[in-house]
Amino acid sequence: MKTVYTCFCTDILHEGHMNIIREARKRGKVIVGALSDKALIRYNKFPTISQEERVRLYRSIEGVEQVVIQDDAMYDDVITLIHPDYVLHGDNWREGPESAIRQHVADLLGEYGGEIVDIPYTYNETVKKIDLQLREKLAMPEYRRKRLRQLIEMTPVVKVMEAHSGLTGLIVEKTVVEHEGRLDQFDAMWVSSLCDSTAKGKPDIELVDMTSRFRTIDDIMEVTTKPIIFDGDTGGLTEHFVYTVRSLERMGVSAVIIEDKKGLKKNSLFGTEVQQTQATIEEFSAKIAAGKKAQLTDDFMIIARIESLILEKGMEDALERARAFVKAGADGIMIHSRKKDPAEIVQFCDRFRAENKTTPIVVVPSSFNTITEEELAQHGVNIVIYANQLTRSAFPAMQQTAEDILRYHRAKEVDDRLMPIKQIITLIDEL
Ligand code: SPV
Ligand code: MG
Repeated sequence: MKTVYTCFCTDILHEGHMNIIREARKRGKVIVGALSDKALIRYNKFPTISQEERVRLYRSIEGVEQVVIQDDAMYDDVITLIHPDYVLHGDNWREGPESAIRQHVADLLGEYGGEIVDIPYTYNETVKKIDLQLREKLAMPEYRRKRLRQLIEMTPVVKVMEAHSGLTGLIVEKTVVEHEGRLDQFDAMWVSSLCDSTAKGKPDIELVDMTSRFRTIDDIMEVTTKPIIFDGDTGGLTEHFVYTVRSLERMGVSAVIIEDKKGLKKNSLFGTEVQQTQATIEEFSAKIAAGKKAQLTDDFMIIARIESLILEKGMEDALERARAFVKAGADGIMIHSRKKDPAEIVQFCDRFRAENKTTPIVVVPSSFNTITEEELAQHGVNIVIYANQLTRSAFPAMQQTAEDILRYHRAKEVDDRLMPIKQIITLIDEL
């Protein structure tokens, strides 16, 4: 009897999956793979049910002999283990980033004479509706809010990209790449004070008020499902911060990061070139504690950002603050640096991890941009935020276009650099 393998990563079974199982049964003994959470989040939408629930769901399908966990989106583990005669998949994997997986599977099967069977992909109104319902569930505040904590458990490093509008949110939501045989995507979004202010043509000095910042979050939330980390600047007055925490929680934001500065906040990348005042440990601890007291769910995170390295107050000061802020209730520590060399960040992470094994560490490698996510994870970092790169790439491109149209008195010369309108339209979902 032949062995037939198919991998599922769905939370809901619909006629398309049943069709694959029917086709599989015609060819032999059916083994279904449940793609593990760890592999799935790099490649597909976040799951709305647990890995164990997915296994139970697939086991309940009539005619399925066995369900195994597939821990590798490229299939190496299961093909080595099972040696299937056939691998069945919807033929949609012939295109886009998934085609790299198909090619890899074809190569693996080719080594011993196995075969791929592409099944015509089922897409109709019912399937579309199921897709939309799952998407809606992911976007709901109570599901979205807890996802950052879930991601920290699931993946060695949570990758976060800046978003400051619906459009940039969509880019973070939908960009999936295949590189060197691996698929990857961002896990979450950072609503940066720098980029939100810049998009409005304002300086990053807490001038853009909370109502406006919430409006940006709402624009992003309307069109995306990924979790959001909010840049809360100094958090403002403690008496105001407690209300901010409640509002963010209610909206479904997963975390706020507040920095230990007071008075007129300037962007950290100015460092000591401008006048900036650090809050005392007592003042900032009281703000964290008040925020934690105000918070109603267990999901929401308040992360304390330490500016000691930025303000050249030294490593000991940074570590002392980290200890105190964790004690005050902080759910994570963000350590910032504006040095090109990642050495001080690495040193902080190693020393903090030596005494605290669990509190998540967040870094923003804008200046120290040579170090990779994997290297940072090896030093205990849990969350890496790319805080401003979308803004910094769009701005020069727009400026160049404006200059060239003025230069040539027409738009022809810039046309080759422009995304066709048709392509922009495909980014935006229509109901
Ligand atoms: C932001 O993105 O607004 C930040 C990070 O706070 S940084 O600009 O590096 O200070
Ligand atoms: Mg900021």
